Amino acid sequence: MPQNLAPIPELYVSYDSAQKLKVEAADLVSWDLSPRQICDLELLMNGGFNPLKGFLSEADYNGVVENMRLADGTLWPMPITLDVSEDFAARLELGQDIALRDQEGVILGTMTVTDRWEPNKSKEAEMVFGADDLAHPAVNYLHNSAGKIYLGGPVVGIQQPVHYDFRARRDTPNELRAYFRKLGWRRVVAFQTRNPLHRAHQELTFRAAKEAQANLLIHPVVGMTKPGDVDHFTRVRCYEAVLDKYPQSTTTMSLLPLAMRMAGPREAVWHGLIRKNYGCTHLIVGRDHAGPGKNSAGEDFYGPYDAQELFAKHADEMGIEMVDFKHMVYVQERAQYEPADEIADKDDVTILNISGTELRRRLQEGLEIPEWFSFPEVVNELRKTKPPRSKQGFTVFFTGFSGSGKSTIANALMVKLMEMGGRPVTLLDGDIVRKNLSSELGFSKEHRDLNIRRIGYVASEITKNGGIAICAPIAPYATTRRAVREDVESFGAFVEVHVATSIEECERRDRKGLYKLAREGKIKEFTGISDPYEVPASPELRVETEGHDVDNCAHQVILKLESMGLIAAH
Ligand code: PPS
Repeated sequence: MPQNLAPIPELYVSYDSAQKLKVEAADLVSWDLSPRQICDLELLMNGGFNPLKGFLSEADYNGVVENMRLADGTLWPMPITLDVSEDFAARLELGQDIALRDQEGVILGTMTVTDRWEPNKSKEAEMVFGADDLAHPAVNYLHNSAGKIYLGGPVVGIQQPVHYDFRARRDTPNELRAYFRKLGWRRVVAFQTRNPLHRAHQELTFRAAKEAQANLLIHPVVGMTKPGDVDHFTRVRCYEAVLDKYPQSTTTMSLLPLAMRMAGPREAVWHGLIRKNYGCTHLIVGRDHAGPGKNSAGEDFYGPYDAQELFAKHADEMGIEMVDFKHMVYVQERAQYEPADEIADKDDVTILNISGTELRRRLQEGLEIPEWFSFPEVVNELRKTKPPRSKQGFTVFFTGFSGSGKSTIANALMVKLMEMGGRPVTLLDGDIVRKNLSSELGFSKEHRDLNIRRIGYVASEITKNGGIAICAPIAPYATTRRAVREDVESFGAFVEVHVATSIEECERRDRKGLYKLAREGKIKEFTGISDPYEVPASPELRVETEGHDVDNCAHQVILKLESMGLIAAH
C-alpha cells in the first residue's frame, strides 16, 4: 500500500473505552472550548495534525514559534495551543486531567495538563504572523480573544465534534485515505480554498490535476476562515454546483474543519502537512496563499510568492509536492481560460479578468456577472446570500456624550428610514436599552462594556435578518466599539457616527440636569466629567450639532448611507 494511503494514528480510544471515559470525565474539571479550539481539537484527534499528540507543550511551542520545529526537530509551523483564562489555569495542578467540552457541554476528549505558561504574545505574533499588528486577524485574535495562559499536554479523544451540516461531505484523514484506496487513486492533488469557485478556479484545478497526473480533491475549509468571508453553507452549495463541471470520477470534494490563521507562508506549509495527513500527494499553492490582506500601514503582510518559496524549501521533508497556481485569465477571442504567462499573442487578444474586489462590488450593487466569469448556479447562490447592499441589513451606531443629541438624531433618522420603507427599523437608544436589556447594570467600565456588547449582539442579529438597527449609547470605549463593529460586519455594514458635540456644550444644554448633579458629585463616573470618553479615530461620519438643526444632522447620515450604497432608489 502506498505510504500516503496507509492508515494514520488517531487520538481516539475505542468505542467501549470512550463510553467508560465519558462517565469518568464527568467528574473532571472542565474547559469549555472556544469555536477555534474545537476545530483544532477535531484535527488533533482525527490525525489531521499528525504527528501532534495534543496541545503543544511549552518546549514544543517555543520551538514552533522560533524555528517552525517541535522540540524533537520535527517540522511544524503553527502553534496549536490551548489558551485559557488566568483564573482557570490557577485552579489546576500539573499532571491533572481536564475534560474538554464543546459549547453545549458535550465531552469531546480529555487532556493531561503537563505544561502551563504565560506566552509572550507579541513575540508569537512577530515570529509566526510576521508582525505584531492588530490588522492581522490572527494577531487580533491572539491579543483580544485568546486567554492569557496556555496549557499543554496529550489529548485522549472521546468523540468527534458534532456537525449537523453536510455530513456526507465530511471525512477524517483515514476516511479519505480509505476512499482513495477504494477507488485506486494513487496520486491526489488537493485544492485548498475559502472562497467560492468560479470558472478560473475550475480550469486551474483541472489543469493542475492533469499536470500532476493525479486525481483532484477540492478541500475547502469550513472551520474558521477570514472574518468577512462568504459563509461556508453558501460556499458548499456553490462547490456542489461546480463539482458537476469536472469529468466524472476524477474529482471529489471533502470539507475540512480547519480554523485558518491566515499566516501566509507558514500557513502554506501547515496546509501541506495537513493534506499529506489526508492522503494527498500534491497541494496547489497560489499567489498570496492564505494571505491576511493589508497591514495597518496599508501594505501586504507577505510577498505574493513567499508562501510558494517556503513550501518549496520544505517540500522534501514534508513529503508532499507543490503544484504552483497558474494565474488564469479569459481570452475572449478563443473563449477559454489560459495561464496568463503562457499567452504568446498577449497584445493581439482581449484578456478579461474580474478581481475579487470587483466581484464583490458587482454583487453589492446587483450588477451583471458575466457567464465567462462564473457559473450561473454559483452566481445564483451568491446573490441569494448576498443581495445588493441596498437590500441588506445594516447598523448605524451613534456614539457621543450624554446630551450630545444622539437620541434626537437617531429618532429623526428612524422616521426618515421608515418613510422610505423596505426594511424594518429598530432603535436601540441608550436609555431604552438600559430600561429593558441592561436594567441591572451601572456605569463602571465593566458594566458599560457589557451594555454595549449586548447592544452589539442585538444589532448584529437585526442586521443578519435584513433589518436596520440604530443604536445610540454613549459607548465611551474604542475597543468595545471595535468588537461591536466586528460582530455586525459579519452580517452587514456598520456605520459609526460620532456625534461630536463638545462636553462644554453638552453641559451648557444639560437637558436632563445630570451634568449639574455630576458636578456636585451626586452622580459618580459621569462620562466627560468624572469618567473617560475615547473619541472615535475614524468613524464613517462625524456630525457637529452646534449650529445645525436635527433635521440637517439626520440628513447627513442619510447622505452617508446613500454614498455607501445602503439606500438606493427603488
Ligand atoms: S454607556 O456608557 O454607553 O453604557 O452609557 P448608556 O447606556 O448610553 O447610558 C447613558 C445614559 O445614562 C444616563 N447616565 C449616565 N451617563 C453617563 N455616565 C453616568 N454615570 C450616567 N448615569 C446615568 C445618561 O442620561 C445617558 O443618557 P444619554 O441618552 O446618553 O443622554
